[in-house]
Amino acid sequence: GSWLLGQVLRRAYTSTRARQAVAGDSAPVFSRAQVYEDKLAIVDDSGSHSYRDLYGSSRGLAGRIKAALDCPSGDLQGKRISFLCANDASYTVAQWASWMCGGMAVPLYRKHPPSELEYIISDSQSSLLVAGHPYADTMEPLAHRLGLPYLQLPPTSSLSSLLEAPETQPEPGITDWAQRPAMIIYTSGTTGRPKGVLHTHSNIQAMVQGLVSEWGWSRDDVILHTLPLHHVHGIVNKLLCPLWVGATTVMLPTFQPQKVWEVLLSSKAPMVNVFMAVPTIYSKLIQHYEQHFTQPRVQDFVRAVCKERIRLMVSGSSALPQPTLLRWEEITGHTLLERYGMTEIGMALSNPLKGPRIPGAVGVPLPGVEVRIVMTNATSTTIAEGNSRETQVRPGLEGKEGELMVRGDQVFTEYWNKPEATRESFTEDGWFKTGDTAVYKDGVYWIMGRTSVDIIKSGGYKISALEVERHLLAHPDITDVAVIGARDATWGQKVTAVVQLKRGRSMTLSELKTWAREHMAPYTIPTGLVLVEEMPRNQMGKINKKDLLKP
Ligand code: MCA
Ligand code: AMP
Repeated sequence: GSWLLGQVLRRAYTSTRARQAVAGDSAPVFSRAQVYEDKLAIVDDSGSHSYRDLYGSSRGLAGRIKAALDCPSGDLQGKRISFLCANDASYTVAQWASWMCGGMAVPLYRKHPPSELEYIISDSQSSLLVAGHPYADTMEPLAHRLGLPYLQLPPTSSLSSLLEAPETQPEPGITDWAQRPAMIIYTSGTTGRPKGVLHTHSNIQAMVQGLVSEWGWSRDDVILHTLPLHHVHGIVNKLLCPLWVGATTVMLPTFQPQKVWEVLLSSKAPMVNVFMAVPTIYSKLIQHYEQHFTQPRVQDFVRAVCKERIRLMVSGSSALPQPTLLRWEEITGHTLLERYGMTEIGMALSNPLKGPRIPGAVGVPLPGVEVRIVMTNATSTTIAEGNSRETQVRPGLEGKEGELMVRGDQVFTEYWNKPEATRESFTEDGWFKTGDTAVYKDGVYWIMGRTSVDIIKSGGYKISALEVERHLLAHPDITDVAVIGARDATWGQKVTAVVQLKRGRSMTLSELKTWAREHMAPYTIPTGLVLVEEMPRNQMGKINKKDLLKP
């Protein structure tokens, strides 16, 4: 009796809420879960999770969060919740639960050493820590040290133990979703420690809506997810977009080329039809193919499956090398759709879903995005300005390079607690300065590189050379260091340390790596070491990194 009544109430409630949610421009992503009910949302190592499962478990966790923070009103008013979860359904449950109680989600990354995790938790002034089941050993001591309340999730296979039957008043009556802060993502800059990039629910909505319409997302899509979940690429493009439209996400815990090929080629339902990755991943998939798929019969099979079943393959986060694009085309019959984005702005420029994709170019602005290319000299003359429909170029400045600037609803709100940095990153008339050099030519935009050599892109990760130098200078044998990004076909750039040692000391790369593992995220650890007698400095005492980069 009561079960049936519950079902009836739930359905009545669901349909009203769903209408409200869909109508609201800035409704948080979880609100759509009620529309999709038993549709398959996430498939991971633990099994299958429907939208209803995710919603119910998130509600249950939200209840526990409110209790742990002693918040009977149920509105956490933007309090930060740092969580460390595996790449599976538990991540979405932690994220949605933080949102349901009006808080902000601060995703942590499992490969960060405790010192980095502590930095993010402290800098974001988080009020509570949530640990996915495998990460209790990392998070519990941190919570203890920082004096923060702590919740541990059950194994992902039993997330339903969190389940709470929806009542008539699920969220605490929050209506101001649009301006409500939703998420802080940490990103490296040219100066200082990583900064927290704050996105509101409406920033996220704008990012999701642009991609959903431009890349033709639908509930029939099945995407394979293999990216880390502490950056926009993995969080928004590959998880929130499918969750918003009611599609299915197949999540792998880590990137392994063999496993990715297996899932892409598998004829077991749900069959993948969308894939997105950074260029390094495509390069590693190609390397695996060359080594293992040597028989023509297998190669024909790979091409046929990819061509027939997959509707979209996207590359981004760093420049896609032409040899990778061409080889991928030969292997799979797909011309990768290259797009350009950044933590602060989501996706800004994209090649078309339909129509010619120009190798090396990043297309035109997505709907709702405005871009400008501006001279970096004192005149700050605008070279080109455009939106998704058209771009105007200042006569006489055709094909000139300048800094790319972006404006639009998807652009972040602020660097957390850093008003000065926020101010400096925008022009007075509200354009965000990306620090990327771009050109508008042949009707499309091209990214030429960074304005600063101190930003390195390796494996799709943005790394601050100065941050790496700061870490390495703490090494007892190092007196001076310059970190540069050496060009590399697979990684884009490789973090290379030019090091001057104290007199009489020696160091191998493997010794340096072993030392660094305790202090630094693995993808920031140098993979090249050059020892010098004396650091080459100019008369001003500055190291000319451009000279160091010359072969
Ligand atoms: C790892 N290795 C490296 C690097 N990382 N070598 C050189 N450079 C590196 N950056 C070495 C390791 O030392 C190890 O060597 C071997 O490679 C395997 O390491 P592992 O950690 O297992 O690597 P992996 O798991 O294969 O990682 C490669 C990866 C990963 C999957 C490409 O880097 C990745 O997930 N990148 C994606 C980053 C991302 O999502 N970026 C989005 C941010 P040994 O075997 O000798 O020990 S940009 C963004 O969000 C904006 C909005 C945008 O536009 O998208
Ligand atoms: P992140 O700050 O980690 O989000 O990285 C953003 C940066 O990645 C941008 O500022 C660009 O430098 C780079 N990037 C992203 N997509 C592309 C692309 N398609 N081509 C070249 N660079 C890219």
